[in-house]
Amino acid sequence: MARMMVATYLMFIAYLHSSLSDDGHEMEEFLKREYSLTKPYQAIGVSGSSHWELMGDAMVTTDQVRLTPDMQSKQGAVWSRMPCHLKDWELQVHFKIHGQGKKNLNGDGLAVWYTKERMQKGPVFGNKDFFTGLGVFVDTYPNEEKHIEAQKKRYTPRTQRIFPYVLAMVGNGSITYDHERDGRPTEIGGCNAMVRNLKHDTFLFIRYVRRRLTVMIDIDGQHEWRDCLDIPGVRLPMGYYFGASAITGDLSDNHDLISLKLYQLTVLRSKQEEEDEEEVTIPSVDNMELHRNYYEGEGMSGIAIFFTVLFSMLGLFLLIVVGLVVYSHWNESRRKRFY
Ligand SMILES: [Ca+2]
Repeated sequence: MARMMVATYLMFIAYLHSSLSDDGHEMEEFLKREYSLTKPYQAIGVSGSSHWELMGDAMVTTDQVRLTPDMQSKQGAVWSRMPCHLKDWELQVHFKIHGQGKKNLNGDGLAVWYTKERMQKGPVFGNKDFFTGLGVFVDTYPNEEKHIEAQKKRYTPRTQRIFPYVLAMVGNGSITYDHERDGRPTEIGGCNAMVRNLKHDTFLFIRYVRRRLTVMIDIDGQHEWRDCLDIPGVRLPMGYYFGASAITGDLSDNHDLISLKLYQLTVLRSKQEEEDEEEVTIPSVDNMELHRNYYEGEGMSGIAIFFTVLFSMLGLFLLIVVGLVVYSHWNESRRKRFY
């Protein structure tokens, strides 16, 4: 009887988790415990048999994995020990960022990783720069805006954004994360997300299916996923490591990880699709330069603006001429009617 109930329950869970992908293909999700990090965090330990490893200032308590405390110049991380060989997956990140700092006097944020490298300290939210793989950042401090303010420049960034900002970057081992510009030159997509000092739970959702990267956020306490970015043609090799890291500088915050849940997604592929998906060895994004020239990459270039103005004026001129011609014809025919 008990066994039957368990079976029914499992079927119910499977039913709950089976969903339709954006392109209408049915998918099934299975929680992969060996790649997940949940309370009571028994998977973390000093022994070699544990699934997760802590680094730097990261600490485990009963309620969370604290990547950094609300103190200056800290960095910490937690990394999976096992490379992940799943083709399609979904990572649900339950996190909490909170601290004493008032608006924009806090920093710097946390990152979730799927990379070739692991356990290396560095400037990118506590992880190494020139990483290989995917990074999804919750950036809580507007470095670029503050830098411009400090310089008293009358220049505003082409894309002014509200922080905290969620941003995704794909690295191939030879591109740098530009901290001073909040990663704008290497951004493949992003959205703003007011995630600090909230009473309710906040989640980040990273889905990788058929080389489509989707990031969603659930931060309003409504149990609703909001789209953040959705990019097709993201090529990520298999066998990379999941991890999370955070960093504080002059400004700080508690960067807490409550859970990481990795689901395997079972996606049916046709034979043709299987054949088309050749092995990926270096991360890349189709039809996208991973590093853009910052000032030309965003908005219109000077030449584009010049031609837009020129053609608009030519168009307006043409309209006026046509208008005048029509008006004079109309006037003439009216005069003819009177005489
Ligand atoms: Ca920043």
